[in-house]
Amino acid sequence: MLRLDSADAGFAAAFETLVNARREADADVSRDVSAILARVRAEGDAALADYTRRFDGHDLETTGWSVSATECRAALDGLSRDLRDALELAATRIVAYHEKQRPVDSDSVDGAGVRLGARWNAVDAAGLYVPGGRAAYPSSLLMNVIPAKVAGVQRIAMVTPTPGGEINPLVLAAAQIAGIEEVWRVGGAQAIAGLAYGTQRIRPVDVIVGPGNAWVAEAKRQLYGVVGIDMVAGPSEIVVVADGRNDPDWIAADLLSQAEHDPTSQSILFTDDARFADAVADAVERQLAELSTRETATTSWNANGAIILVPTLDVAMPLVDALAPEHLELAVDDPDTLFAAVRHAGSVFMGRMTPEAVGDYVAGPNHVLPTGRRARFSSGLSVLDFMKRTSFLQLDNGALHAIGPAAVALATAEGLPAHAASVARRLVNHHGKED
Ligand code: HSO
Ligand code: ZN
Repeated sequence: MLRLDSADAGFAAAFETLVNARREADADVSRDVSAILARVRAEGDAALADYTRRFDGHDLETTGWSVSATECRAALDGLSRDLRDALELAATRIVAYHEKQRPVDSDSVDGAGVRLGARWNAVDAAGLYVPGGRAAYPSSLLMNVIPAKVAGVQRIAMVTPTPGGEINPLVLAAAQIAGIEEVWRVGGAQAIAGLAYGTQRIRPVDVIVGPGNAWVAEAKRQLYGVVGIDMVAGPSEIVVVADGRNDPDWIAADLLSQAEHDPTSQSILFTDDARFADAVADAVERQLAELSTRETATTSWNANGAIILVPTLDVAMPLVDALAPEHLELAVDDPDTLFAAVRHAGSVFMGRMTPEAVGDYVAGPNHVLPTGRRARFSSGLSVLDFMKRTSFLQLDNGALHAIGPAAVALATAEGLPAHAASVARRLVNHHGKED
């Protein structure tokens, strides 16, 4: 863990190094991935079956290509009451939050008499990648599917690797709650290719979302343009801005909640109280010893964690903006004052009773958020990621006469006479004479 004091001479340089540190390992898988994509495109299901045999160790003809509705229902029925209630509460709250994101169409007539507007439509089909193994989170499934459902996407196709044919029942239960009716037992870059190009069995989709390993991320990157994608997600991050009037154990737990995601995750505390900084550092060490995820969390905290002392908390805010963190906690009595200074953050958790983890699960906003400083230019997953806008315009004779001549002038200047004529031919009265 890095300790910095903004009053120190070398602070600016040390902070810049922290901001620019690259935590994402770029495994160079681009050539392997393009070979996989090309083969799935050419051979379809045969390629999927072959890769699944090689990488996931099962034969799709034996295990079945897809998971049946009965299996999904059974997974949900098999959950404890508490867990089912928790998933249902999460789903209800995520739906309610995302319903407010539905965009409004526009349709109006401007001063020149031109009718102008825009109409939003959902994509026809979305593909959802759900990783296998430890990172298969039912909460992430809900966060990815619900915006698509709220957008009005008619078909959602989920793909997930099932090594040895096994599939996480919690994920299936979440899929059932989210109303997913199509679940394919394929994973990796080959699954992304199957969704984008379509195969004999899998119909192509228009947008692909969901987290995955380096191969999945690279496949999405390469197929962007064939389909839409959500974003390329990196390791999780949290920045906490806290005064000395917090319980150090609470703040330590908040820092560790993201450190336990991945050895490359990052947790950073800004505080204006040196004694509190020490207390949090001690609390982190104590809590690490107790965590079942301590191996991951310790690596993350030791390699990427930081505690930064500032004279007052408002001094921290431009530094926070430079980090453009995925998650930002403002653990103070009056978070709004600090929040007013925030321009770049994926999601902000305001006040002492709003731990980031409550947002990971049940609060409502999406937990798929920009990482690696991408909050400078992008936002969390939303209903809009599954929709697109069609603009429309309508002119009458008067409106075309009002603005058409300028179009003729520009078309002529661009050396495009057919464009000019297409407008100019209409700039005549109804008897075919120039006005
Ligand atoms: N914090 C993660 C999401 C997550 N946490 C899923 C728990 N489960 C994304 O930033
Ligand atoms: Zn989390």
